[in-house]
Amino acid sequence: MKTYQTDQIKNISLLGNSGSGKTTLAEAMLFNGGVVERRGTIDGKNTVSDYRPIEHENGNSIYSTVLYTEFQNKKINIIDTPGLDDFCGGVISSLYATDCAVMTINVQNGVEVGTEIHFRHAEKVHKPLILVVNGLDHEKSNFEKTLEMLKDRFGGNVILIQYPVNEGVGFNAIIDVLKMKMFQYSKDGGAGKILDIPADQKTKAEELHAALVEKAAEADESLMELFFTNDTLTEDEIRKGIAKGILTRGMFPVFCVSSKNNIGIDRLLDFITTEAPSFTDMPAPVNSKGNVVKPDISAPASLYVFKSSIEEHIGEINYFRVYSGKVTENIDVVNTNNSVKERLSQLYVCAGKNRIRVPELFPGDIGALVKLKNTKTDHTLNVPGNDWRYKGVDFPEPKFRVAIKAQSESDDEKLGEALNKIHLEDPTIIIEYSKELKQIIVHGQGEYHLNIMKWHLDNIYKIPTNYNPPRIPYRETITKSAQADYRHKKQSGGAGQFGEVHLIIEPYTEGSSELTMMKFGTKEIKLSVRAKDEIDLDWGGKLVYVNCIVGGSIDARFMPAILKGIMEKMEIGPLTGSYARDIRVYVYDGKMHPVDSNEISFRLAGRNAFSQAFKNAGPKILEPIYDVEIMVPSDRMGDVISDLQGRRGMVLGMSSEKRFEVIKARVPLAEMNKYSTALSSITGGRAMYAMKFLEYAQVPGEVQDAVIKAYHEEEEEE
Ligand SMILES: Nc1nc2c(ncn2[C@@H]2O[C@H](COP(=O)(O)OP(=O)(O)OP(=O)(O)O)[C@@H](O)[C@H]2O)c(=O)[nH]1
Ligand SMILES: [Mg+2]
Repeated sequence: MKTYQTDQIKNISLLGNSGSGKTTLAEAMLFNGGVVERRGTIDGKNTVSDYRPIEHENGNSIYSTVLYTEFQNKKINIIDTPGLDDFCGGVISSLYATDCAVMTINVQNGVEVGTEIHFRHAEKVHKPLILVVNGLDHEKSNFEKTLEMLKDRFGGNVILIQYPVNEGVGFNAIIDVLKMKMFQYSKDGGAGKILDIPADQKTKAEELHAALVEKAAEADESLMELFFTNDTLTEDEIRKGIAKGILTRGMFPVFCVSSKNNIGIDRLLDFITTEAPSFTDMPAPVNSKGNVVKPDISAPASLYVFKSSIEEHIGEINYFRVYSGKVTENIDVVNTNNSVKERLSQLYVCAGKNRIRVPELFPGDIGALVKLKNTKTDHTLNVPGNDWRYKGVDFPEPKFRVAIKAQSESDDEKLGEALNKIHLEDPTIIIEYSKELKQIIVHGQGEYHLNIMKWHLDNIYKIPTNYNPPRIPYRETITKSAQADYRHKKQSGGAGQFGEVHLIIEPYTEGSSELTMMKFGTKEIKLSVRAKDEIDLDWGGKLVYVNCIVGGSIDARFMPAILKGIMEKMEIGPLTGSYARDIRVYVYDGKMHPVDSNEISFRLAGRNAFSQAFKNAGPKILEPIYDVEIMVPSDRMGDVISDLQGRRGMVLGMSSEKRFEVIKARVPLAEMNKYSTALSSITGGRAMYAMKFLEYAQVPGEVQDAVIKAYHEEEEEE
């Protein structure tokens, strides 16, 4: 393969709703560039992009795929992404590796949920966007409606470059209002014949051309001046304006294609190679030292890994983009995330699972590496001496969780290894080995996401597993103060044990001051603080341990043992065995025995005194509360809110954003099980949501009773 210089490379992400034709478009792009000799189809299960078994089984893209094509002496790197929102990880990471998003819209349906979602992903990272209306050969093609929806949803920056002459079955011609020519295609598509615009289309074409010229002029002040002076712009000036408009997201140009019949693809590729932004047009990456890394070929090589995958017979593959320097085979680099030295022994460019060995790659280009020791998604590789990293991919928070268990215990180790590989390939699947819940929790983007993961475990890794509802990480605390004395005494045979502890516990809140005196009935206890230890608990919250011993009733050397005993109980709260938090303990009195007192005695005395006091201190269960933000179409808002109320949710606010309503609520995690599935069924898949841990809060009385009952039932079973 030819070596492409930075200015000969374009990088695009294919975005769009599931079924809008991204994979079919990618196939046509590869075919037009001569990268494949035959065009595969989704039904034929032979596209370059959807090559994995699960993709053949489902007829959908599941992972992002790195591809390339060559057109007019330029190389276009293409990342085909999955349209289903459960697999958004592939979309988000692809946008980090490309300079422009090309979004397909199924002309039968117009703007769909996935169109909106992907638009937002591109918007969030300020990526330029080209719109491709696809499927114009379909009998239900409705271009006008699609265009109206695009303008309505994405605003006045949507601008036609083309329109179809004869959409529907038999579709074969497009009017291009930039070139002011008609492109007409034979049955096999490919290279269109360039013809003059027929007389009956002239007026419409001229009107749209004028609109395009005006929009191009708007993109640049000097063009605007030329436009006012000359009343029009030359083709070169229009192109300059369009390129600038695209770059600043002031323009979302619209193209018309039938990917299935390979119509309009040649012109789209032509436009991408000339007008779409390239690596050097976009802001240069800033490294972790705050320095701009210029795409300079004489600078030391620096690359960023945006995707890792595991391929049959090969193992791990890392896909990267060159940020700076010339990357050549056999150079030594350092992974600056973990300081591991790596050798770039084999350099590839990829089209799906086909890899082509190349000797060198220039800044902006995308390549792949095999046989690295310890490198994965989000890592930076630098020539030794440069120790910076790049800002990582901002993957979304997980939304769906299940507890997973191998059906056979003998598979436990294998399952662990498989889950690590699954996470490597898809960082939006997060594996948590919860010591607290005694479960392996898998976090993902939705029920379908985790069902696909199970398919992999069953069919690829051959590990039968069960999914169970995950336990909730409850906490326990107290709501009032209580006092307890405990004497631990053992004097039968051998060395004796003796320790007596008197303590008071009270709820702790940040910033509250210590007690100086406590009254229990007629008893009045004076407290003078001698020492205090504020412990940040690993599971959140605090334990404040206050030494108020006077007159040496307990030796200072026994105080750590008492704390140890208390901590044992903090780890297994008395109500449900959950961690306890936010408690202040005052040890103010006790007794020792001159011979029998030792650490064990005080540990046990401390533990039991604390446990007794805890039970009398109005113990309460706390549950995790999540901040939930839901974007819902206005017509479904009422249903979504009443569903939230049924989940003990509290709506905190509502606001409108274009055609969506944004609901902010706080909802207990215990009520969010399978929420993504429920929300999808209420809204026909038209809503999006994100959730984030907010705080722990007391559960209502009836919920507390139910949780305690369930805990005891489970204890009995085990
Ligand atoms: N009639 C017609 N059908 C098309 C066209 N492009 C794609 N299709 C069909 O639409 C279906 C979906 O196409 P894909 O290419 O898999 O769509 P996708 O956007 O990659 O979908 P996901 O991978 O699920 O995101 C397939 O059956 C294609 O054959 C087209 O231009 N015309
Ligand atoms: Mg696809």
